[in-house]
Amino acid sequence: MNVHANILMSGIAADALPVAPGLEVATTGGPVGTVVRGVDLAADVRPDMVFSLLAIFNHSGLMIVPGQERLTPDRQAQIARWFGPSFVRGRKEGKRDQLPMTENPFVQLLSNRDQKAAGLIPVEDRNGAATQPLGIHSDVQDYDVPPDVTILHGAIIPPPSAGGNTHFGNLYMAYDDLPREMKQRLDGAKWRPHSTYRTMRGVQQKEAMANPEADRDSPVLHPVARTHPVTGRKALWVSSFTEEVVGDWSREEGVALAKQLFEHVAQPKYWYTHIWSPHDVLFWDNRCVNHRRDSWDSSYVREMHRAQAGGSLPF
Ligand SMILES: O=C(O)CCC(=O)C(=O)O
Ligand SMILES: [Fe+2]
Repeated sequence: MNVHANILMSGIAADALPVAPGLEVATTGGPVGTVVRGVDLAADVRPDMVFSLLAIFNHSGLMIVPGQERLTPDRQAQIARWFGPSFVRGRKEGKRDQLPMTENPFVQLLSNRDQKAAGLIPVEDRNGAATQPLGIHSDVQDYDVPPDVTILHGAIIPPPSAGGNTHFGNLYMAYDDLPREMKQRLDGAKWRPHSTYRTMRGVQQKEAMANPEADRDSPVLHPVARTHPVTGRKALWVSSFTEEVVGDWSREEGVALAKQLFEHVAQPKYWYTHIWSPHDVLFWDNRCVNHRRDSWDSSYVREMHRAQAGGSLPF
């Protein structure tokens, strides 16, 4: 028996998974994340390696693949579809939640560099808050079916002293730690996210800034305890998107409960901090981890390419 088995976030040992020859798998040592080496994502990846990457991803919350200098937005969009159909914002309410994209229509550009100067598609609704911190969230929780995976490629990364770290929180652990009475109270409970407008206002999207409808209630309801469809583990799936927990209680109580659960998932013991190196590619599982990003010194360019895919109704 291998007593040094790498235990992934779901609780499974890495060597219990089908790890293809050539791949090296190691956990981050923190509560979230597995580092995978030995694959060039820009190349034609062997089917047994793709199968391994999907298995590792599904058990890791966060899969980190360093050293992907050759990855283009077009190839990133292709890789995203290993996980299911491409996911893009902009389908809602007159396409008012569109965000800046790279030259590939399925790969978003998160950058504080002038997009015209960079030869990229200029977008009027430029994210003015680019260098500001992003609070604790799981992606696109304003939609009823969010993407399962977000793939972020660090194309241009400031020195670590300039900030811009991204942090990942383990929501299985957060759920498991709840007292039994709280788990019972939350059994079957739902939560209401901020509306899409309000979410877009949070990233200072121009159209949303000007629209008073941003404050309207969202019709979406999500499970508080979300069961991961591959691992069967329950995640305490609340974040800064969570406006109120809906149940057999008043709105005030639902808002207070949301705050209490948010404070629970925010505890540092659940978090891993990723300090980026250029061309790290991170795959995170929106079904079982939260993330947040630090601000960075705006005199440095930080440019990320972001693809999202998959999506199944949370249960
Ligand atoms: O800029 C980052 O590191 C992460 C931003 C983020 O929240 C995302 O891409 O979903
Ligand atoms: Fe995000």
